[in-house]
Amino acid sequence: MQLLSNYLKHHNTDLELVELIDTLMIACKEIALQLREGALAGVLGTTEDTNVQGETQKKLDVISNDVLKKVLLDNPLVRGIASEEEDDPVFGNPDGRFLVTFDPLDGSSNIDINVSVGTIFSILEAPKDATEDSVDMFLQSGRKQLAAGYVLYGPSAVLVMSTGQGVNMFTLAHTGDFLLTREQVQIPVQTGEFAINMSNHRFWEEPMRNYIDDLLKGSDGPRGKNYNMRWIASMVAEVHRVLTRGGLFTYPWDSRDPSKPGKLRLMYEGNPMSLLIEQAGGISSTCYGDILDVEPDHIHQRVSVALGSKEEVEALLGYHCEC
Ligand code: P6P
Repeated sequence: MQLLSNYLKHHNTDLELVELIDTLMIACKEIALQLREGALAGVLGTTEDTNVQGETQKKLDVISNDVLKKVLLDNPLVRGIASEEEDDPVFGNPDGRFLVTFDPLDGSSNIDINVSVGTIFSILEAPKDATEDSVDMFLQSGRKQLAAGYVLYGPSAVLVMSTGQGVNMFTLAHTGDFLLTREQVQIPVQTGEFAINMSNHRFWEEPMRNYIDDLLKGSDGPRGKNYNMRWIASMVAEVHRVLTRGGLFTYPWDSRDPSKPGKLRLMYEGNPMSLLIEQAGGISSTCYGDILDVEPDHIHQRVSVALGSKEEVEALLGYHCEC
C-alpha cells in the first residue's frame, strides 16, 4: 500500500503542496486521536460560546480549530487560514504561498452521539501581488483550488482528496500513516438514493418540492423507480457515501431565512466538496449553476447545494430550469 506523500510525489504533485498536505494530516491525526478518546478525555459537550455562524461551539469544534490553526500557521508555506470557527482570517508568513480554508469539524452536532464527523479543507494560492493581510485574497472561485478534500472520522479515518488529477482515498493505519486504499474514484452516474432534510419540505422552492415529491412516488412516478433516503446531518459522511456508491445529496435554499442562499458555506464546504464531486464524474450545483463557478464576496458566504450522481443531478436541474 502506498504512503500518501509517496503517491502524491509519484504523480508529480508540487512538492510544496505535498508538504502542506502532510502538515494538514498531522493536525487531522491529532483530531482523530481526540475524537477516539471522546468522553475519556473530557472533550465532549458544548462550550459557552457561539461562533460567527451563530452556532453553539462544541468543545471539539474549538479543539480541532486550534490544532489546525497552530499546525498550519507554524508552517512558513502558509500565508493565511480561514475557518468556519473564526470570524476573520488569521495570517501567517507574509511570504507564504498557500491559503487554507477549513471546517475543522463538520457535523459536530453528531459528536455526543458518536456518529461520524469530519474535517473539510480547501487550498488556494495566495495572490503574489498581495502586499497586505486582507480577507480579499481568499475570495477566489472554487475553480482556483489547488487541492481540496476531507478526513472522515468514522469507523476508520479516511482522507479523500484531489489535486485536480482525480479523487483518491487514503486510510489512516495504526502506524499513523495514511495509505492509499482507493484510486481514481468514479461516482455511478445513476442512483436510487437521495439525502435531504425532509423536515424543511414546506420551506423549499416549488421546483425542489416537485422533484422530491416525484422521488417519493417511486416506480409509479415520473422517475420510474423506487428510491431510498438517508440523512446523517454530517455533510462529510453524506458526500463520502455519494463518492463511494453514488447518490444525491442536497441542502437547498429555503424560506426560513430568505436572505441566505443556503445553509452550507461556500469556501470550506461547498467548494472543496464540489471539486471532489466533479473530479469523480459527478455534478455539484447551486440548482442554477455550478458551485465551482460562484464568485465569492464574503468568506462565510453560504450556498445552496445539490450534488452527486450525474444523471440524478441533471434530473433535479430539469425541474429548476425555465425550459
Ligand atoms: P441540519 C452540519 O452542521 C452541516 O453543516 C452539514 O454537515 C450537514 O449536512 C447539515 O449542516 C445538517 O443540517 O439542518 O440537518 O442539522
